[in-house]
Amino acid sequence: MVEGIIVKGIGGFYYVKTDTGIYECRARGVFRENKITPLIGDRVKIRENNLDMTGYVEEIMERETELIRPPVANVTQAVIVMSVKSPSLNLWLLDRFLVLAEEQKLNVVIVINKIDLDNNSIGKNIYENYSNMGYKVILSSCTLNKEIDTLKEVLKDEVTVFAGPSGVGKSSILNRIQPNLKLKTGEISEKTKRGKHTTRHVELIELDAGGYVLDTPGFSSLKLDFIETEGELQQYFKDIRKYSGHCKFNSCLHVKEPDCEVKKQLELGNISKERYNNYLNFLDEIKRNTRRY
Ligand SMILES: Nc1nc2c(ncn2[C@@H]2O[C@H](COP(=O)(O)OP(=O)(O)OP(=O)(O)O)[C@@H](O)[C@H]2O)c(=O)[nH]1
Ligand SMILES: [Zn+2]
Repeated sequence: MVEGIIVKGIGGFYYVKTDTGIYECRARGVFRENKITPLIGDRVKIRENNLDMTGYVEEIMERETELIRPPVANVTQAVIVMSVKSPSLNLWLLDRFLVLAEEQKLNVVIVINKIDLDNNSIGKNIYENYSNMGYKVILSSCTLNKEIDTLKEVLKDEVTVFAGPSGVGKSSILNRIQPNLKLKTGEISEKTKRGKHTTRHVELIELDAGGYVLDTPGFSSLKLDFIETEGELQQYFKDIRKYSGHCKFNSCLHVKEPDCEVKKQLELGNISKERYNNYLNFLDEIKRNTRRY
């Protein structure tokens, strides 16, 4: 038996990367009987046949994390990519992706790409605001090859999913990091200013500099329906979470309650208005979602 990681799955075959090469494996029948489906990213033990590099998946190790869309196990990090222009920066979306990544307990890195197009210090403002919250923020440019080496370093030893709206440069960044990937990049259609979704099947790619990246963007569903109570949301806002313990009421949602530390910090400028407004907006949505039950 050898240990490995499932890097690809096609038509009932699992491709397991091990120290001795990639094996084309089937899953043992017992998994199907127990309704367990091996996932990309699963760490597995296989019974291998070295003559033809095939094998059987015998055992799946316990999963650290499990993303649903795309279905992949053991992702450790999310790189959330936004661009300053084309498409222009959308803070609502950024905060949305942050909530999704925080909920999965992933290490988060924010990349503001196309910094070559930034003539209004958009990148600098994001850098200051989100670094303050404790996020690593990288201002990158594929055209100028800026901070690509920093990103390589960030991906080392991690299993990373890239996320972000279409056209911000996710594929371009990965191609810069590892030129032999040749991921298709979509020219932004001038009519709609939206990129075409050119990345498709799910595969874990091992990087020469170390680490794995998923070749498909994560969090394609932006729904917050996994959040069951209004009180849960604040956990996924790093800046709000930091102060919420000092509110007068334990159950404070930081909306209209008296002696609210979060609102005090908002007044002091330690929490940004945009962030707070997005928090209220998401809270409203969760309120509407939960009322149904
Ligand atoms: N000016 C500038 N353009 C860039 C930069 N990075 C990428 N682009 C361009 O932006 C467009 C979209 O890039 P992609 O890499 O396809 O974006 P994506 O996020 O992978 O898009 P989807 O595959 O639709 O999710 C392409 O025309 C790239 O050439 C950059 O740093 N600066
Ligand atoms: Zn409060």
